[in-house]
Amino acid sequence: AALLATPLIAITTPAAAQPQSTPAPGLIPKPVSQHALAGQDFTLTHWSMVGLDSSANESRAAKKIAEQFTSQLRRSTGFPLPVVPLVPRKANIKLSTNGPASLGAEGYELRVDRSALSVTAATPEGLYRGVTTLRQLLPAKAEASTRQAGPWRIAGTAIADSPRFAYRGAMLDVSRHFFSVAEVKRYIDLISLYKLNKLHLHLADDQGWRIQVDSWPRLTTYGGSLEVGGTPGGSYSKADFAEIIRYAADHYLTVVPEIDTPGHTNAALASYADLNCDGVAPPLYTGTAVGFSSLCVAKDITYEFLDDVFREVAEQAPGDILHLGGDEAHSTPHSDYLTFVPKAAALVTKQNKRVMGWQEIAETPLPPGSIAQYWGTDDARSQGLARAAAAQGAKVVLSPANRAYLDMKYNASTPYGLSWAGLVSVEKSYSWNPSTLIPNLPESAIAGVEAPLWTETLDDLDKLEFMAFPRLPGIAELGWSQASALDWNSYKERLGAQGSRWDALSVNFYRAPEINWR
Ligand code: TNX
Repeated sequence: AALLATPLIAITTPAAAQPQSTPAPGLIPKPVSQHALAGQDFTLTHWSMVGLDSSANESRAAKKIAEQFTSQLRRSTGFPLPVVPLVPRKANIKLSTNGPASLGAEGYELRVDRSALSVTAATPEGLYRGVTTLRQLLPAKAEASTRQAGPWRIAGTAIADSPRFAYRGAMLDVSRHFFSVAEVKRYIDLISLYKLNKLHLHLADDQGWRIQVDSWPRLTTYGGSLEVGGTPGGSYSKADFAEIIRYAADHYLTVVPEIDTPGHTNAALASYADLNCDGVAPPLYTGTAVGFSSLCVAKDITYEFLDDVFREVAEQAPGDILHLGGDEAHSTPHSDYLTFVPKAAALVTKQNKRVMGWQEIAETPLPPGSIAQYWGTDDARSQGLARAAAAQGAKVVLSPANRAYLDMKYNASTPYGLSWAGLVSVEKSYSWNPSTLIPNLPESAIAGVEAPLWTETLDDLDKLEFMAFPRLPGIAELGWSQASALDWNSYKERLGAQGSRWDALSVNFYRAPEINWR
């Protein structure tokens, strides 16, 4: 008791000698805890060094994270910023993967004070998440591609952080319009700023097949040749796809590949006549209707085809999930759908992958470890499907179309995008809590959230950026931050501060008028 009663000594400094105290910029997603360390600003200088502290088997990964971080900073600051083993004590930026296991796989602690800046995690992944936070603590001009004038001050702060949900994804539809490897990399650059960890690629649909399958080569050579509107399409060779996988992995994103079945399959049906029940290949399709195509559920060749496709896709995507689609099978008789999904799911588990599919798959028995992706609009049918998935032990990823669909127009004058799920303002997309969205869906059944970007109306990167930003960071916050942290007024202020970062990164974001961009 006597010790506890020891008074805290307030150290006062004359006003003139008062150390710098910069207001900390708002972070997205909001960390679990963050405290200001008044008067403890850190300044990055020409003499700053990055020191690594990691075990032998994690040192390559840690070094890569440090190199990624410093290579951008070298460009904007012009400082040399060498990366060294922590042993020379001079390193005043300390990155460690030797933190306690209690931090969790993605958790980290970050401290900025007058003498040093440190990020401590238990894994390279946690270190990467922490460095993402560090990037947001730096002035926005740190993201610039050319040299900027200092000072490079960071407000003193102590942060402890870890995610609420394990699955935090973004989906890109590369089928309706094809996007090159370079464009996908740019999307990865931008989504990884917000601590997402899954990149779901919608690789096959009516309008195009985009991933190489050696055993069925016409899928890409013919089935991938066009896109919506009839312009040339494209596809990823095995080398291209490997490059996407590697780049995603370097940004701590796991690729979830999707081959949509049994509907959304016109590109495959057009490529191989035998896949059709009547043996006649339909023409390639370049419109935007849905629900008109179906694999032939009764034919054996359908499953030989899927076995080959899932094997070759599984070989190309090392993550543990393979998405088989399953949505909007309006041309598949219902009894056929109920026959098809379990057979297709078995071909996925045969590849040692977890089955993921859109919510409709919950109507059929699912293998252990499956994930159903909710895309409802608060309608009772979709909510029932989510509960049915949970009732059979599957997890649910939430992508409510009226909130998380990035292809929905912001308002009636948004120049592209769709509006079938309603107009989705920045506030509407942010203002929901994953654990209360669907009545009676236990939080334990929720794997996380995902923001899909369908591309019927989006044919270039500028349009993707315009639809994803500023809504994507909000979905990322719903996936990462604690329920108690979710607050539109706080979020809106923090979002405004991202504007100057996006300007530095030349992001074509929608300057929603309700946000105070700065
Ligand atoms: C519905 S939601 C679809 C897609 C469309 C999207 C457009 C779902 C699983 N399927 O085929 O591209 O709407 O918003």
